[in-house]
Amino acid sequence: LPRRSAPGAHLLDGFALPVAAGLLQAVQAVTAAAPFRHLITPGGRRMSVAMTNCGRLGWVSDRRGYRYDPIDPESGRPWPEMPALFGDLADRAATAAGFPGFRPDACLINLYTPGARLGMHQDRDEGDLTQPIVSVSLGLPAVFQFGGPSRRDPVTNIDLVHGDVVVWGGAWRLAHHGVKELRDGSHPATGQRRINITFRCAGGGR
Ligand code: MD5
Ligand code: FE
Repeated sequence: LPRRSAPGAHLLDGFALPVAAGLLQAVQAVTAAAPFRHLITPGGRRMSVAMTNCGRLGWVSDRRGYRYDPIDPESGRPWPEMPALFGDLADRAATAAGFPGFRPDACLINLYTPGARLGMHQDRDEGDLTQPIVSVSLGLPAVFQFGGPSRRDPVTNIDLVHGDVVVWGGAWRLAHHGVKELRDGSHPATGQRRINITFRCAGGGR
């Protein structure tokens, strides 16, 4: 697949490779306090991607809707702190893509096992849409589907592999996107899993 053909997305090939092992170790620490779980959509479906969060705000979904919440509904406690390595990587990647001073307050961690997928959607629950989203891919490769601000815009497939970082900002912040069903496989760093870490400014400057 072409890997650099998406307009509006800044693909930083292998940007996270030097810190990949540290990131995975930090994910372990976060999930010890806030385990991965399959959230329920407002429509009542169990998501095939398992999720957890760290940072001040976490993205959650249940029968009532989607929202950012400072409390993990599973534990009743605040989400684990964002590891320093996470914030540092997110800021360096955003700066490299032309968005200096990125200070995310929300970090969503997605776990894909073979068969898991994320349908086409927009990310618009965040309080500050002027800030980009930084996304880090670890482990098994995935086919990322990248559309446009309109649901009818053409969709480009992008292969995302271990260590890739993508920065989505500006007009493309509200592009439709999804992840195709994860194919079977094994990766030396993660086994039969793909882990995606996304950094967002969800609190609207508070
Ligand atoms: C993933 N996660 O690979 C993706 C990567 C999610 C989600 O989509 O919502 O958890 S984040 C990719 C992203 C975020 C915001 C905007 C755009 C892509 N985009 O404009 O294409 O688990
Ligand atoms: Fe998304």
